Amino acid sequence: MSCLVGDGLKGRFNRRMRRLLRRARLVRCDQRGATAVEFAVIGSVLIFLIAGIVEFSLVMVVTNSLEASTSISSRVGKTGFADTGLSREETILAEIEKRAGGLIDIDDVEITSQSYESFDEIGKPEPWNDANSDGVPDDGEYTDINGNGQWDQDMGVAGFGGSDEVVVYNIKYDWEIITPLMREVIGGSDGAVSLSAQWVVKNEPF
Ligand SMILES: [Ca+2]
Ligand SMILES: [Ca+2]
Repeated sequence: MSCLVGDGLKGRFNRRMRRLLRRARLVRCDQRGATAVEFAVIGSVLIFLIAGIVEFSLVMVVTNSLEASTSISSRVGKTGFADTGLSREETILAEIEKRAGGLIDIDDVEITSQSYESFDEIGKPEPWNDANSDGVPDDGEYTDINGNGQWDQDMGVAGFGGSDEVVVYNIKYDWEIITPLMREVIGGSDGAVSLSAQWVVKNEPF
C-alpha cells in the first residue's frame, strides 16, 4: 500500500516537473524573442544615428568648402587680376573650382555675381515714381541704374564689377544625400540638400 502511494506521488511529481520544464523552455524562448526585438529596435536607432551623423558631417564639409572657395575667389576677383590666357571671369571661376574640394562637382555649381556702386544699393530696387498711379514702373518713371533698359527689383549689374565697385558673390550647389534612409529625412523631393554661400567684397582701384 505504501508502495502504491509512493508511486502515485512520484508520478505526480514527475508530471509536475515535466510541466515546469516545458514552461521554463517556453520562458527561455520568449526571452530570446524579446532580445531579438530589442536588438532590432536599438540597432535600427543606432544605424539611423550613424547615417545622420555621417550625412550632416558631409553637408557641413561641403558648405565650408563652398564658403571658403567663394571667400578666397572673391578676394582674387576684387583685385581685377586675370590669369594669363584667361578673362577675369574665367580666372575667378578657375579659383572657385580649385578650392571647391573633391566632393563637389564643379559643373553643377551655380555661380552668380552682382555689382553695385555702393553697399547701400545691395538688394534695393531701382528708384521709380508712379506718375500715372497704376502701380507699375512704366517707361520714364524709373531710373535705369543698371542700364538694361528695364526696371529691376535689384539694381545690381550681373558680373564681377569694375574698379571700386561692390560685388556680391553667390554660389549654390545641390548636394545629394547618399544614404536612402537620410534622403527621405533631410533631402528634398530630389533627395538633395540645396547649399549656398554668399560673399560681399569691394573691388580695389584698378
Ligand atoms: Ca506707373
Ligand atoms: Ca534696370
